[in-house]
Formats: sequence, C-alpha cells, structure tokens
Amino acid sequence: MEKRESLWEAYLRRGLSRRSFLKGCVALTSLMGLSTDMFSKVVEAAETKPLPVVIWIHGHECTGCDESFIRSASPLASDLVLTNIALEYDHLLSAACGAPFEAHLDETINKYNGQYILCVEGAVATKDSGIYCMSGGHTFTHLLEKAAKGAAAIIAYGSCAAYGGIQAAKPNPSGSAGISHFVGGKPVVNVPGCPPIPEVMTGVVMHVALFGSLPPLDGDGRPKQFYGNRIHDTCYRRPFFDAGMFAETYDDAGSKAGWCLYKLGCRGPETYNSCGNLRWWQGMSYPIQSGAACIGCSNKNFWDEAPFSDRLPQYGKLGDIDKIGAALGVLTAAGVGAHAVGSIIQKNSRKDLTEEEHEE
Ligand code: FSX
Ligand code: SF4
Ligand code: F3S
Repeated sequence: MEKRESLWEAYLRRGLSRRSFLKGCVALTSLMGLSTDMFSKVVEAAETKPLPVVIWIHGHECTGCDESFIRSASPLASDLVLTNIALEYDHLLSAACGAPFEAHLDETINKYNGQYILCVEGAVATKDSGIYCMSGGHTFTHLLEKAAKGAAAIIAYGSCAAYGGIQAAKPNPSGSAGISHFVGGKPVVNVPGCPPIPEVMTGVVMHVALFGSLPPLDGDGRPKQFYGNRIHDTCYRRPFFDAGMFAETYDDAGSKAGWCLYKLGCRGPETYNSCGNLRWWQGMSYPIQSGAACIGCSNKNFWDEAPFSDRLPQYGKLGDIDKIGAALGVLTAAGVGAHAVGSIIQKNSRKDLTEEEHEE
C-alpha cells in the first residue's frame, strides 16, 4: 500500500511555510479543546501521522449540515478538505458521480479497510425496506452498513444522523431513525445540531486522525468539550433572565433591547451545545443573537416539540433543586430580584418555572 502523506508533508507539497504549519497546529489544538501543553504532541502527530482517509455519506436530510460545514472558518472548510484530510468520497462535495464514483467508493473501502473515518449526515429511512432513501441504486441502509463495516471511527454529523431528525417527526412515514443501529455495534460519535457547528466536526475528525482515538464523550456519545454546557449557561442574554426581564413578543421593546427570550419559547435552559461560545461564520452570530429563541435543535426529538413558540414546561419551585442543580436567588443593589439558575437540567425532568420566580 502506498505511503500516505502527513499533514506536514501536505503543507510542504503546497509550498506552505513551517510557520503556517505551526499556526495551523495551534488552531487545531484549540479546536480539539486541548490544553496548550498538548501542542507539541499535536505537532508531532501532524508531522508523522498519515492524513486520515474520510468517506462522507448522506442519507435522509436537508443538506443544511453541509451548508454549515462549508462555511467553517477556522480552519477554512477548503483547507480541511484539501489539506487536513484525504476526502475520498463525498456525496455532496465530490465533483465525480455515476458508476466510476461508486466504484471508487468500493475501492476505498477495500483499500483502507479498518483505517478510514466514516462521516454520516442524515437519517436512515427504515420503512418498506429502506426505499425512501436511495443512493447509487441501493438503499441508504445498504450503503451505511457496507461503509460502516471497515470504518475505524464513525461520526454522526447532525441531529438527523444522530437521532432521526426532522424526517422522523410524527407520524414518521419513512420510519427514519438515527444511524446507531445500522453500524454493526461500532461506537458512534454524535455531533448533533440542525445544523451542527462546523468547527465541532472539524475538531472531532482531527482528534481521531491525529490521536487514533475518540475524544472524551458524554453518555450520549457527544464530545464532552462541546456539549458540556447548556445554551443558557453561555447566553449573553442571561443577565436579563436573571433580572426577570423578558421579551413578550418578537417585536416589542424588550425584544429590541436584547432581553431574554424565555417567554417566547427559548429551549436554551435544556439544550447542550456550544452555540453561544463558538457561533457561526467566524464567531459572528447564532440563533439567539439574531433574535430567535433557541429551538433546542441538538436535542433528541426536538422536532416533535413544536410549536417552538410555547414556553418550556415549567421548572418548578426552586426548592426542587435535585432536578435543576444549584439555584441562587440574588438581590441586586438596585433592589431588583434575580435568580441565577446554574448547572444541569435533565430534559426528562422539566418542571415549572413560574413568572413569579423571576419577577419578584
Ligand atoms: Fe438534518 Fe443535516 Fe438538520 Fe439538515 O445533513 S440535522 S435536517 S440542518 O442537513 O441532517
Ligand atoms: Fe438566553 Fe434563552 Fe436562557 Fe434567555 S432562556 S438567557 S434567551 S438561553
Ligand atoms: Fe440550535 Fe439552539 Fe444552537 S436552536 S443552533 S442549539 S442556539
């Protein structure tokens, strides 16, 4: 088998300097959520490890995940695809198509058996033998099972691949489901979001590529460093929540002044994701910053929890701390009552959050 080049060798081939290689490694270290003392290990791996072969397939979905991915800014999606990985097959980004393209997939699967990273977007359509989602003349189920067999790691990119997504909404006519039952028991890294943040995907792919292992995952298979906090914990509107200042409609004065969107249905208090930290398009914005309430798009079954304008079922008295975590009542010097509610809320343990609790 021919020797595949490392990231450093790919930089050299493209005439890029050692300085830009090291800058790239700094960016990767931070993207993977590693501390700076891991920098030398990242450089060493990037100098020696062959670029990862990636097969990227698409099932039942809207392709918004790719729309997000191709706008990855750090690194640029083009750099990731052209320099950091060896992308051998991608339904959307590859220029090739037809029988030779499908033959290339089979060749790649055989040639790199046990070595490639399989990225999957979209759900599996299970009903009626899978005929509602076809690819290359076969069902997507067939393609997924074939590609999963020889994969070194499998990444479910998007809420559809992770949990079923929009097409799994009741009554789910195509029997759509997440991919985990179709990969032969192999562990799957879930990167949910509709769409997910592209830099999270890049970080996971590069972690597997450089260290040959999965990043630390939570109980739901999500990379901990990106799904450890609630949207609510990092929301810049949080001071308004704590002060009991809520927009009542999308065009009222509170909304225009950036007040909390909780009463407009914001799911931030029960949603784990990094939107508030990383944002999209070089950190420019995310739903709440653009004036929309979070609809919890990285949560299981979020699609069946419409209308999204409904307020969260209520969280209960602050006495029910076991479900809410720590809760603090804070009285400001101006005499405005505020509650800062920290830590974890289990989605299946929603309780009441009354207006009175926030508007003392
Ligand atoms: Fe789903 Fe992605 Fe939402 Fe769309 O690939 S997570 S519907 S943004 O495109 O799968
Ligand atoms: Fe932000 Fe929503 Fe929490 Fe309000 S409820 S602070 S808008 S995440
Ligand atoms: Fe989705 Fe909410 Fe982030 S809607 S994009 S998880 S802010």
